[in-house]
Amino acid sequence: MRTLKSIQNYINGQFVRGRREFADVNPADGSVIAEVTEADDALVDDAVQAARKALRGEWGRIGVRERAARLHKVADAIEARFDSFLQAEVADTGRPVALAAKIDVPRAAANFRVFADAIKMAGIESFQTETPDGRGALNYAVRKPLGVVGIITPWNLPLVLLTWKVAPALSCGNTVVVKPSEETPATTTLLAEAMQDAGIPSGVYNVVHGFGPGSAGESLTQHPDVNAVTFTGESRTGAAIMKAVAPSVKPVSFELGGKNAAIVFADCDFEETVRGLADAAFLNTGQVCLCAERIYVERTIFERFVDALKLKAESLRVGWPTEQDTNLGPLISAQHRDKVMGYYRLAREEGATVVTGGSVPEFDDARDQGFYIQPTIYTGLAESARCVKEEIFGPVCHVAPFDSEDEAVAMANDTKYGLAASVWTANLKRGHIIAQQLNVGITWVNCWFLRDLRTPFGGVGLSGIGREGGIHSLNFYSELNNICIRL
Ligand code: NAD
Ligand code: 6OH
Repeated sequence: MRTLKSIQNYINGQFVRGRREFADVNPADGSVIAEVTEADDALVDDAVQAARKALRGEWGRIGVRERAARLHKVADAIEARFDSFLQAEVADTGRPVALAAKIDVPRAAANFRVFADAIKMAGIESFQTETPDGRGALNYAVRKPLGVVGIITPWNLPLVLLTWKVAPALSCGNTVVVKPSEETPATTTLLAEAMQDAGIPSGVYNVVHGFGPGSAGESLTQHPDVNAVTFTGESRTGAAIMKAVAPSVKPVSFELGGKNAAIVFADCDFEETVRGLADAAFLNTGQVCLCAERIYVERTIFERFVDALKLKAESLRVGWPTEQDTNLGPLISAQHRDKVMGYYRLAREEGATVVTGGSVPEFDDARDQGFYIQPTIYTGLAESARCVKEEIFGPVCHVAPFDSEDEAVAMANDTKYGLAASVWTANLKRGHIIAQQLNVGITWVNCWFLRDLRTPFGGVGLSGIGREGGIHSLNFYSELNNICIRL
């Protein structure tokens, strides 16, 4: 009999078993790959207390240079364990191995390097203040850690989004308790081993496993000794977390859902745009918060564009995540596939024309027990249709024509979300003008998901609160104390 791998909590430098276990499932074939041990309230409390204690230990005493050096060592340790991270991420999420090797593991290391360097370069604000008596004053601010930061992450890019928050939080001198998604616990736990290799003191990085409501997620966000909560996930989970933190008035940073638009002008580089938007619609089986689920195309090229995107969608290889030439893996879970299939049915009821896809592929092998779904393109929906308004989070987009710039901008902005958008045109002046009119946190012109980690990242409306990235992350993860000296 094969013994299942066990994924444990990581508290105060020790791997700790909880009382209950739940299954970690491989979405490619539905097999159980590990048993995960759930943290109850007492274990979450142990993790928070370990993190509090670590603030006063070696971590609290070492200076910025040494902290940054150790974060570079975390990046080294991730690179040294590249294959373990890669295999764990692919098994947990079902994302294609080539994608994870290109994006996820390198980006995890990059997150540590960028914030290690950023904290060394971060200056301190100061002002010479004039006073009526002529003596003046000097104001300057010092950066201090917030304390214990609670980090709650989703399943869609587990390692990228984890390290995107852990790295800046640690660079600012905080300690953290992380609750990864119950669907994807493996790489968060592996990161504990990288932390040990890098000499990060016990209690600085803690991991508690479990679910949201009534489990480790809620327990962590409600804990009175957690000083701030940073969360990536669904908008309505953000609302629940906001309620949980309200009584103790904790700072929050929320990176939430999206219903992102792309605007394609007739003068675009056609091939580059089709390639770019096939990625924007289907990458990671559409499970990227930045994916374009609404594509608006200038009417003169609408049919040509739809035909070309259809060809591209139909050429994508839906296959085993572990095979190098796979383009699309499965969705994350049976439950998520039910949700996406619900929208595929709803689109038909709402009057959509199915350009391609719309159902579940058949393989006649173990993948039929996995959670695959076809890449899908719709046209013909009213702008008020639920499938045009609600985040589906699958490999699906709706393509609609437009006649004028104003109409395109109005349709793109007609949403409660506001995470990202893209504009495709050879006319860069128009690109700038349109981009500035879009009510989103991030607009790409002639590209998508091209990331510079120093830039502000976050959303408007239901898409989030605050910005992370570069100095914005450092400002969220630190408490500024302004000091005014009478001269
Ligand atoms: P989710 O909100 O269901 O879960 C995210 C995390 O929150 C999980 O760890 C979950 O266990 C936890 N959680 C759930 N309820 C909780 C509660 N009441 N209290 C505390 N914790 C709780 O999100 P998901 O399904 O894992 O991820 C997909 C969603 O994330 C999509 O909406 C996507 O757009 C969004 N997302 C946004 C960004 C961004 O940067 N804006 C990035 C990635 C994903
Ligand atoms: C959402 O699924 C993707 C978010 C990406 C980032 O936060 C990032 O930093 O690239």
